[in-house]
Amino acid sequence: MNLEQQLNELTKKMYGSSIEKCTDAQLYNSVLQLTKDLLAAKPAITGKKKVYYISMEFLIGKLLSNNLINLGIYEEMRQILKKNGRNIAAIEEAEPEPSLGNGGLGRLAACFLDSIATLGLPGDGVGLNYHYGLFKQVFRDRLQKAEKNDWIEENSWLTRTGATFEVAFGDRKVVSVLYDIDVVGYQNGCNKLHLFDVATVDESLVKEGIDFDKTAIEKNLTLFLYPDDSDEAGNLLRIYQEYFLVSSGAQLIVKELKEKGCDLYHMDEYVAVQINDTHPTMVIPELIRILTWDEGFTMEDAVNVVSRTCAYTNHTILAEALEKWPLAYIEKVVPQLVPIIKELSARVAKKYTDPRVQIIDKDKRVHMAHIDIHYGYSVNGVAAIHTDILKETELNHFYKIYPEKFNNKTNGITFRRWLLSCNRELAELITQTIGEGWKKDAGELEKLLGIAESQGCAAEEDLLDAIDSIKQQKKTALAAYIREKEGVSIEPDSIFDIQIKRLHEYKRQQMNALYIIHKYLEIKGGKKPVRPVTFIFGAKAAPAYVIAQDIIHLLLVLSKIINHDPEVSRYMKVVMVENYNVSYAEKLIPACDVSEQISLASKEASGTGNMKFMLNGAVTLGTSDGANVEIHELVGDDNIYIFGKDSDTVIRHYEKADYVSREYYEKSPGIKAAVDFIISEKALAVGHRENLERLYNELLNKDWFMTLLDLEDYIAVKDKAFADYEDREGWRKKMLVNIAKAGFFSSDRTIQEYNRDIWKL
Ligand code: 26V
Repeated sequence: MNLEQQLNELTKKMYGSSIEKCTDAQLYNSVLQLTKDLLAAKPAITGKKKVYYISMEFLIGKLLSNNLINLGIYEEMRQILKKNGRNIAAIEEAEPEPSLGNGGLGRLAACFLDSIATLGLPGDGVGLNYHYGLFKQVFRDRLQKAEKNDWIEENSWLTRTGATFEVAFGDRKVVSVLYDIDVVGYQNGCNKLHLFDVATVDESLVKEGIDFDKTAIEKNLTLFLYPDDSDEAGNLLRIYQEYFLVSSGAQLIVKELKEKGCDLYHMDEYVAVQINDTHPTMVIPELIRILTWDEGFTMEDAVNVVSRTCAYTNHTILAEALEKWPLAYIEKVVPQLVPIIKELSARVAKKYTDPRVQIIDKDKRVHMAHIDIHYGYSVNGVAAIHTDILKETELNHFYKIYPEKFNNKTNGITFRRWLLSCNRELAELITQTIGEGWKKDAGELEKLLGIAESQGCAAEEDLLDAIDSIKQQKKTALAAYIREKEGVSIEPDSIFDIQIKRLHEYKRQQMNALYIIHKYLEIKGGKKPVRPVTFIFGAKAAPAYVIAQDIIHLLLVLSKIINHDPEVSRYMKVVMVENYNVSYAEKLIPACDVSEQISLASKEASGTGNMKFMLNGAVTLGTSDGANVEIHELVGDDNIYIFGKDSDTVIRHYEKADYVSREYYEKSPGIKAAVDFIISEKALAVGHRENLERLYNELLNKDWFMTLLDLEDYIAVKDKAFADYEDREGWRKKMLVNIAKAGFFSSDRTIQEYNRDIWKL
C-alpha cells in the first residue's frame, strides 16, 4: 500500500471518513497514527555505549512536521493532502504543542535529541511527562495571567511502554510509569525520549489558574512543569519531582545495562549520563545508592564508577538559579540519600578546606553544582565566553582543582526544525543554489558566499533578490497571523524588530521598551523616521517574578498608547504576542529583520534564539554576550550590530558595587525623559500605577542588571541599524552573510563535539 492508501485506510478505520471529508482534527490524528506506525518500523540506533541525556525539561514543541521531514516524507505527505483538497499547514495547526520546558535549556535538550539521532548515535532523553506543561499566558487588563496548558489528548506521540518502577520517598512510595516518544534522526534510525509519569496524578486538583494543593504528592507529582517555587511547599514539590526523575532514570539505566549483560563495575564503558543543569544532580547519589544497596558495591567502588559515568552542563551563572537545597528538605523528601550526600561531602571536606568548594555549607545547604563538579568527569559551559567566565570567575576555585574537567560546548540548534521546517522556501532556495550537501554538513552553507565567483555576479544578484523576496513573503504571512491572533495590523514593509525569549531583567526587555519610548517621544517632537518600524515581543514571565510582570505590563501599555495614536502609529507599532511558544517562534523567526540579543554582558550563558534568527537571515543587534560573541567573530563587524559594555567591565562593576543607575538618569536628558514616561499621565491613563511605579523605582534605585548603563549606546547603534536598512543592497548582503555563516551553530556540530570530548560513543 502506498502512503495515500494507508492514510485513507486509517481515516476510514478511525473515523469512518476519507482524507477529503474528515475534519482537520480527525485528519491530524490519522496522520499522527500513520507517522507513529512508520516510526515504530524504523530500526533502533544501537551500539556498545549509550548516552542518557537527563533533564527536567524537553521543550519538544509540535512534532508532526519534524517527524515527516526526518522520515523523508514531508513533501509526499503535503502532495497527498493537497491532492485531496487539504492543506498540510491546517493539519499542523491542529497538533497541540507540548510545552515541557521553560525556554532555552529545554529547547536545547530537544534540539540535541534530534542531532544525536541524526548522527546515528545511541542516546535517549530521560525526563518527566508533565500533564500541563508551561502555563498558557493570557493578557487581561494588560497583565499576564497564567492558565493551565494541557497537551495530552487521547491520541498523542506518547506510547505507554508497560515498564514501571517503584520510587521510594521518605514518607511514601509511588509507582513510576514509563512513556516513550520516538525520536527519529534525519534519514536515520530511532532513539527514545523516556518520560516518566505517576498513574495517580489528578488533574482535578487544579483550581484557579494554575493553583493547586502542593502537598498532595501522589496527585500532583507530574501535574505541572516548574511549579511556583517561592514557598516551602513549592520547593519540596520540586525536590520530589527531581528525585522522581532521577530515581526512575537510574533504575531504567541499570535495568538496560543488565539486559545488555554489562558488568556494572565497568558501567562507564557502556553509559554516559549527561546532567542538564543541576536539576537532575541527585542521579549521582541515587546511582551510588543503587550500586551499594542492591548490587553489593563498596562505597569506594560505587563512587568511582559513577564519577566516570556522569558529566554536567552548566547553563547559567545567575546565583539565584544555582540550586542550593536545605539538607532538611532533602532529609524530608529522600532521607535515604542523606547519608550518601554526607559521605560525598565529607570526602571533599577531608581533601579541601576552602569553604567555596564544599558540598554542604555551614548553613546546612547542599550545593548541587558542587556535587556535579566533584563527582562528575566533565563540566561544560555552553558558549566560549560563558565557559571562560566559569573558569576565571564563577567556578575558578573548582577550575584550579580540576582544570582537565572543564570544557566548552557552544550550543547549537537543529536546522531541521529551524530552517527546513519553519522556512521551507529558504531551505529550498539554498538547495537550488548549492545542492543538498548542507543538510548533512551545515558548514557547506558557506558556499553561498562563493556564488559570485562560481556562477557570476548576476547569479549572486538573483540569490539576493530571492532571499529578500522570501523574507518579504514571511513578513506578510506573519502580519496576517498577528492580525488574526492579536487583532493588530502591522505593515509588512516596516522593519520587523523582534525580541522573543523568557522575560527576565538580565535579558533587558525593559531597555528595548525605553528605546521605544525614546522613539515615540522623538516622533511626538516632530522627528519622523524614514521607514516605519514594528517592534515585536514574545515572553512569558515566571508567575512569582513581580518585576518581570511589570515589564510585560509596560510593553502592553506602550502598545496601547502607540498603536492607537494615529500621529505615531504610521511610524511605529508595538506588538506583544500572547502565549509565545515554540510554534509562535517558528512563525516569528523567518520574518525577522533585526534580532534583539541585548542581555547584560556576562549574564546570557549562550542564547539559541540568536542562532535561529541568523540562520533565517536576520541581522543581530546585541551585546558581547553568550554566543553573540561567536556570531560576531563569524560574520565580522559589518554584518552585526554590537553595543554596550563588555563582560569584564560589567563584572568589575559588580565587584566594586559602583554602578549607580540614577547617575545615568541624571546625566542624560534623553534617558531621563524615557524613564519618566513610565509614570507619566499618558502611561498612567492606560496602565496601573502600582506596576508602573514599582518598575520606575526599580530602574532608578536598583537596576541590578544595569539597563541604563548601555541605553545610550543601544539607542545610537539601533538607530544606525535602522538607517543601514535603507541601503537595501547592503542589507541584503548582510542577510546572506548571516545565513552563510550560520553552519557553525548546527546542533549536529555541538553533538559531535560532546561525543568527541565527553561521551565517546
Ligand atoms: C533559572 C531561574 C530559576 C529561578 C529564578 C531565576 C532563574 C533565572 C534563570 C534560570 C535559567 C536556568 C538555566 C537556563 O535556562 N539557561 C539557559 O540555557 C540555554 C541553553 O544552554 C542558554 O542558551 C541560555 O543562555 C541560558 O539562559
